[in-house]
Amino acid sequence: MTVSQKSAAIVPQRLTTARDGAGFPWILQDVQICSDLLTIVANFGYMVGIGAPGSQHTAVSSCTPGAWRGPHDYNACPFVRDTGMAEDRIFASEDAGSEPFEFNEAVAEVFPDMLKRSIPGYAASILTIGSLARRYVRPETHCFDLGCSLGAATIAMRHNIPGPGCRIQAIDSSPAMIRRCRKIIAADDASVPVDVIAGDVREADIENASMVVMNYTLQFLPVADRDDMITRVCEGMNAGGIFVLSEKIVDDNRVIENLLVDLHREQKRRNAYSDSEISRKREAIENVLMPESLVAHEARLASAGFNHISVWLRYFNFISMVAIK
Ligand code: GEK
Repeated sequence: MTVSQKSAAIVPQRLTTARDGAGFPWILQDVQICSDLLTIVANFGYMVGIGAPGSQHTAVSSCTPGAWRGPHDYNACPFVRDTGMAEDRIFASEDAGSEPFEFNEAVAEVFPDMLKRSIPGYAASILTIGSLARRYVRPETHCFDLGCSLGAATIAMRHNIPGPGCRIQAIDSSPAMIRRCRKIIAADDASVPVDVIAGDVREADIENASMVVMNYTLQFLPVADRDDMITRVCEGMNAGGIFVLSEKIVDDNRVIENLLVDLHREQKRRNAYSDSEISRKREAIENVLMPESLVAHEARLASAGFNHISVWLRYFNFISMVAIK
């Protein structure tokens, strides 16, 4: 049985409403049968915005209790396979992985699938960025999504900003990401204005900010540039504003580090990456993504001037932190 066969009849009308957020409650109701899906489903807001035709919804309603083993378990629940988004096969061929990883056309094309299958907790990070926007974004201020890729965090903020007069800057240095991001933002009909900017986050003009997000982006900057980057973020924020920093980290304890790397690898296998795909990607990304320890991140945030700093999410070696000025 394919998902779309089962529920094609229920879905079409819901699809259009989901794009303006009105479909959300309906999706959530259906998904209560399968509570682990909630974080993923929250992500549908932006997946639908991306323009994948409504099969996400059909898949949700076909996921039965017990078939789903956790938010990462994309195989047990068919919806990811049936979303219309391209599957990440970047490292499937034998000659892949010899060049350093780049955010090029091929990666941008399969990016939603890549993130979902590779970053534990990614959907929870997007969902919570929306919740934080609702609590922290103040009228007449700016929000920044630094390293926005396809704009998932931007859309999460955009649909939750409570006050008038706000503006979001979504910045990314990859032309392939920015091109797609512009289309996605144009297709999303929330009213907060968004400037999608092709550029380097190190040159972002951050000012009057009540919310700044770096969702798995700082890790791609040279380590030597990170202190300045975070100091500039803090300087550009208003008192009481919130910074969300999500990163892959390396654990200071070697034994724990090995365990977490191994658990992540197992999860990627469960998410249908082969051992060779996993190894090739690790090689390609080795000197491109440079993880630091949690202690290093905490120290940097504190010395930049943030007052309240905490990890709110950890899933293996992937963390998301909040820092309030
Ligand atoms: C999400 N935040 O979906 N300046 C601008 N962009 C950069 C730079 C830079 N110096 N370096 C890297 N990038 C997104 C996911 S992905 C995370 C972010 C990942 C951009 C790069 O082009 C890519 O789009 C993004 O940072 C990182 O919530 O792929 O693991």
